[in-house]
Amino acid sequence: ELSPLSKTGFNTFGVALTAIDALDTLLIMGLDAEFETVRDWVKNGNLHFSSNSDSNVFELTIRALGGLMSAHHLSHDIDDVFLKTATQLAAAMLPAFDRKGLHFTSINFATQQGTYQNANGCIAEAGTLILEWEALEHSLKARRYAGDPHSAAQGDESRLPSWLSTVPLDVASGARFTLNRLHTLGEAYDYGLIPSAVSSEGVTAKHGLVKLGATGDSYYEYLLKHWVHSNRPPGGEVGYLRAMDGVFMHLLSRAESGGLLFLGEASHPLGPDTRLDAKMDHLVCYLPGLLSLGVAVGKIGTLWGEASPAMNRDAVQERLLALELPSNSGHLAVAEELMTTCIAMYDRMPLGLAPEIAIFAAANARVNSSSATFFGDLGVKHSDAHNLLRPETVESLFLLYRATGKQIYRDAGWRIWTKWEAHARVATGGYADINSVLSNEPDLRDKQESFFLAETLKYLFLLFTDDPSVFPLDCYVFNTEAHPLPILGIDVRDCVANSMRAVVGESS
Ligand code: DMJ
Repeated sequence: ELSPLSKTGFNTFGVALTAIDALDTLLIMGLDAEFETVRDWVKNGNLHFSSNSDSNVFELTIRALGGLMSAHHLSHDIDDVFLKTATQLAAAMLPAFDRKGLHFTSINFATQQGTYQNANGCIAEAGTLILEWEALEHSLKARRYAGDPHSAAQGDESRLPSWLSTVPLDVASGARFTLNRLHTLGEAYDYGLIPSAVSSEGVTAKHGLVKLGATGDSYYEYLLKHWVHSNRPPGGEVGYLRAMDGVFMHLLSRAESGGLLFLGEASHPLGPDTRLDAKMDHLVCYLPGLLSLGVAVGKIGTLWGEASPAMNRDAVQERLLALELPSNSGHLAVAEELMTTCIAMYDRMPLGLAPEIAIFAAANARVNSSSATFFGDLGVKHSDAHNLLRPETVESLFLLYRATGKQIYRDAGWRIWTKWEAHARVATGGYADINSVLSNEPDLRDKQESFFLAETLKYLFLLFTDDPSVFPLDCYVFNTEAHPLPILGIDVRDCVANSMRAVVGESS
């Protein structure tokens, strides 16, 4: 990853992370020469998975495996450069799944040893592996069975490249095992809302907070996206809908009357006496987009309580009233209001960019506001005032623009972009994290995370295209690192063509 101020870099996991994470962004933006440079570098055998240090399995999966799989699909990969490299990466990571509890959170490529890094793991890491591993498994089967992963006829084995047999055919089985352990654990919790810290061995949840910010976020994201990626098998949406019902009943709150709607963090057990912390990570700003994806693609979420028999209409109406939401609110209404809050996290700051964490002035929730500066009902602690060029808000703006066509979402995206241009751009190259959005004179950190190219710039770019052939959301699903993956079991070219026909039909 880039250190833009010192014009150096640091070798995260030893896998050329920025280049691999950015491959599909280069393709999408038409930066063909830069793409070819990276592709040739990979093709010439420069990318090795041999680092003798602990590398995070979740980050490797979402950034490197996801990036390689997306590049494989978008570039057509006729000589298998990316599929082969993804297979080599998977082979090097497989020992991380060699256990009976959750996966090992780290892998040392040199020793091929998995380790569990902290006493507690988290549901976001364990629950966010499945799309990428199943994408690889599906493509390997397709490659082996000449496009038909269900065929028993294997053709002439001797003509298949040897790298195909370096991983088992069910290469995603470890990721599936981990996910099933989590889902089983979820059954013990109301609405399947698991406190985000989990132990490695017995997979029993530790005491902790139910949250959709750091350590919880993408577990909930993949409840929906795994269903979408798997081509929406009947009933597969229930886990996601139940979780969202629980989120609406227990985590949603409104800052003072008429103020911003936000998502707090709840201590377990959930119930009438649940204590809610009025604190929302910028990471939670992926949720408006996720909710709108469920509505637009999954055709779910028109009502609250669809999947939770225990939630009767009276309880829902009472809750909607308490939250000052219209009585017919479904997921999209919540998405749009949360989007307003995420936009306010940018617009209200002196720098026009969001802090890492916001707090809210809310009568019915706890808030620790020592050392915080308030801008109306939204506050920022000085220790949480940094901006890491994160993607979640622009991701949701892209998805909500797709779902509603409202210009306000493009306008907000443009404002955010101009602020990064003004404050984070480094004249000699790159963009840098910002120490505090509370100061009018930004102080920059010597770091540009790989997700800035992989996600933030990609979503901003996609927010401004109306071309119906560009990633119709019923043909592709974006992994949590913004790598588009074709939905499994469809012919993606037919799907895109049908989508385009539908859009032309609508407008003629
Ligand atoms: C990204 O690596 C992914 O979006 C992840 O799910 C959350 N954190 C970063 C971006 O903020």
